[in-house]
Amino acid sequence: MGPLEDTIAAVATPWGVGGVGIIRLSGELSFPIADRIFRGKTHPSKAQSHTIHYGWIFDPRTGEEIDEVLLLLMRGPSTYTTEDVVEVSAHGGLFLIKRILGLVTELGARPAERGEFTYRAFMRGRIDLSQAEAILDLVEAQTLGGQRIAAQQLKGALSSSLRELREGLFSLLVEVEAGLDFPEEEMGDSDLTRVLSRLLAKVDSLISSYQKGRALRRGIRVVFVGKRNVGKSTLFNRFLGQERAIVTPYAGTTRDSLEANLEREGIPFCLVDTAGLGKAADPVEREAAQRSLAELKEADLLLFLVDSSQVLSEDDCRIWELTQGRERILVKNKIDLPARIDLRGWTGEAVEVSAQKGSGIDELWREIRERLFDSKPLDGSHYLLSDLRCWRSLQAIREDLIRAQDALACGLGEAAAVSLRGALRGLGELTGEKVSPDILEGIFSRFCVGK
Ligand SMILES: Nc1nc2c(ncn2[C@@H]2O[C@H](COP(=O)(O)OP(=O)(O)OP(=O)(O)O)[C@@H](O)[C@H]2O)c(=O)[nH]1
Ligand SMILES: [Mg+2]
Repeated sequence: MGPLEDTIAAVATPWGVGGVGIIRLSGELSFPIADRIFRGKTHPSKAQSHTIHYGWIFDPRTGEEIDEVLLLLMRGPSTYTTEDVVEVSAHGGLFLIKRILGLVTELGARPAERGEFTYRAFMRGRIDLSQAEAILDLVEAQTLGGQRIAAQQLKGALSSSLRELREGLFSLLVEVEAGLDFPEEEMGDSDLTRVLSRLLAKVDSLISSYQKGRALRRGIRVVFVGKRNVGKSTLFNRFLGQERAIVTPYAGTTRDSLEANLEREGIPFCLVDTAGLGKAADPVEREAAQRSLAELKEADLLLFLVDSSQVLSEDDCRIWELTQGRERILVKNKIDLPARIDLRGWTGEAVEVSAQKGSGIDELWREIRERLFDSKPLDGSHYLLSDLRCWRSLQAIREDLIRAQDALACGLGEAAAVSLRGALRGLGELTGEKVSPDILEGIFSRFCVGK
């Protein structure tokens, strides 16, 4: 990014023809430049802040009137960047917009880089890094769920959680260091350990929200697995409400994995139907099984189907073993037929459905939601950590805290202090207080010009 002292300008609406086109200026020269190119009832620099003015943009060299506009005048610090901001709402023609942008740059503004307006809001301390990222998430949100998390994060839900964590860590560090200097006044080691475990629990809950946050943004990958002919494709079609996958009474119908996107209650899902697993009789079946196994690894959640009208087979048991330790829901299909299945010692509840008749589907959806979101509704009253960068930093902080815990347990106050300082540094990176330029570069280059 260029120097913060520059006045920057950019087209804030998409390049092309639109209802309006907005040119945004931020920095010291915003008002002086507006004075030179705007002709209306009021002189911009004499106008009150946060007001809108009707008039014309003209070329100051020739006096030629270029476009009829509305001018939005906002003086810092109550602006997006905290600097003086002027926005020109012009008629949305591409040529016109370019010409006005050309004028303001000739008068001393510099074309803004990607995300530079938001970068200034960050550099000037109006928002922290997690809020800057939330703005990006809001703009990119594809679903209600994703948009709600981003809005929470922008309002500062994550920032305040991180701030609490920081304060907790800081006072703990003070205690530990005081213990080093004045061993007799030390807060009991057990007290320190208790405080530390509480902080660790906080970090853990932030980390565990990452998976959910990511899922909400990118879609939760739900993979249908099971041996051949248990009704995976029928259930897949039932979820989608359309005959997407081929269903036949013959075992081995599905060969390729099939993907379909579906949004439910604001949560995006990517459903994946796979070929049935079992002994492969030919190269096609072998390849099909390979693909199913690959899909299994990528899943956020597995729906493991068995046919309740059949006794369990070796294949069922093999898949049961194979999916051990994975997030999975056991689905007993074909309950419209006489039951012959005996789940033996298989632990956990099974959801009973008839994919063909459509019974049990709502219960299955409820189970999916409970499994993924601990049955908490996504009403925006809590936020989720959705960024990989945050997640990595939190992992590092967690390791520091565990090291501090071990050190305290061994009575090594000095070592504990070192680890706590490490954790505090990590938190600083997370909120952007101490962050390397290339990380900043990486974040803001994902924005568009004018944002
Ligand atoms: N009675 C009954 N039949 C079902 C049910 N679900 C599926 N079927 C039937 O079972 C057969 C196999 O269904 P599919 O959906 O193709 O099974 P699949 O698991 O995708 O099979 P592969 O693609 O071969 O692995 C078809 O004849 C379906 O009509 C059900 O709930 N009840
Ligand atoms: Mg199938």
